[in-house]
Amino acid sequence: MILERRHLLLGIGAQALLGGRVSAQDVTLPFANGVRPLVRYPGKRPLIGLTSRPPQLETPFGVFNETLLTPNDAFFVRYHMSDIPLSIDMAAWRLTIGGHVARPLSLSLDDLKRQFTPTDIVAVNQCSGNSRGFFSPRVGGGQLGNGAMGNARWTGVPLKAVLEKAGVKSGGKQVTFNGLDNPPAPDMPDFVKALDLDHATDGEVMLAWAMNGEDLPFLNGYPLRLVVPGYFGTYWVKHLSDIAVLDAPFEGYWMKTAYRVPDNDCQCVPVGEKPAATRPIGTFAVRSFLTSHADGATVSGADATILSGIAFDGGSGIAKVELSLDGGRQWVAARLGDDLGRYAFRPWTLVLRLPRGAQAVQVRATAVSGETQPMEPLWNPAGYLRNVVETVRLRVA
Ligand SMILES: Nc1nc2c(c(=O)[nH]1)N[C@H]1C(S)=C(S)[C@@H](COP(=O)(O)O)O[C@H]1N2
Ligand SMILES: [Mo]
Repeated sequence: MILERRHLLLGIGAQALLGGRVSAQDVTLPFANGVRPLVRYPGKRPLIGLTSRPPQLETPFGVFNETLLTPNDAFFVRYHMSDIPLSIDMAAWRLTIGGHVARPLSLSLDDLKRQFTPTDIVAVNQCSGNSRGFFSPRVGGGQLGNGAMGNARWTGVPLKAVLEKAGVKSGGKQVTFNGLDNPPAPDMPDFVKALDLDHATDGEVMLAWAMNGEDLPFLNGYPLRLVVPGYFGTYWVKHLSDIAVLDAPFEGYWMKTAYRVPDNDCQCVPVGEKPAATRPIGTFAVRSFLTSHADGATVSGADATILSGIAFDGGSGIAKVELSLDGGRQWVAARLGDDLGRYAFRPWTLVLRLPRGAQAVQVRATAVSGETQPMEPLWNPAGYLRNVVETVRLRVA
């Protein structure tokens, strides 16, 4: 009995709010003021610490070269509110579905697992501000390197099935999602996100309780989170507890004011300018990374070098990945590897005999949609959507 109780009360404990355990090591991200502590939280290996209240952790980039699925203990962590849950009593926890529905529901985790048919999907979760630290000129917000992303297999049930059971009434427009974290002061807006009803019921948006075959790590949203394939992490509400159907667009701060992008094709503005109009951020821009070699690495010019990495986009899938050694004049196609689905990291490899000397290797992905990466970075005042062609400098000896 005692054991059972311990299993029901899962949490990270107060230590997490005290900043985790700071190890002696630092990490230096490659931009000004890029020194970060490596910190250790329950369920996590040492990760790059951005803030401690709330905990915000970035994945060390080398992890992306180890496995295609980002391990749970290395997956990044992002929160807005310092008042995050520290333990969750699963005997009491319920997911409620209310608002503009015929039959409001209150479901335990077992109800969710038993009353609906589980499904899974491999999908990238990426913070809108991933790579913000590279913006030039710099912009406000978390100064992140490239580690606020991860690729995982998510298991849960389609939100569509749960909303069908609740019976959305005619006139439903949007669906809101709230989790167990709260603002530190009552006059601050709670973190609530919304999706259009059509999107919420597309059959892909998921209520997920497992990540890579295990319960969600506490800091990644235990016991249940929203998974919105192809869309930025801001919509992937963690510690999900309340879903409501609205018959009008949601007007909350985290939709109406925050997480908005310039309302134009490039979602960008000239450096330093303000957008004339904005819209809520949506799907990922196509990106690719070389993961096999760190910037500044030395390789042998006597042998062929195996260059490899990952690419992903907002869900059309990756059509090709190409590399250039001459600043983008000529491109060589890489070989694409395992296809875990159009929302997943797509691995790529290219074996090249590199000319001796200093080489700048550039990598560019093109999505099935035709979208590709710009050679020069696009800019927006919030520092979202970075997807410039990345450059890794190698010394070929
Ligand atoms: N409850 C809750 N869910 C949340 C957030 C939050 O602050 N509170 N942040 C969102 C943002 S902006 C991101 S990028 C993702 C990050 O997911 P992760 O922490 O599991 O990596 O969580 C999203 N879900
Ligand atoms: Mo985010």
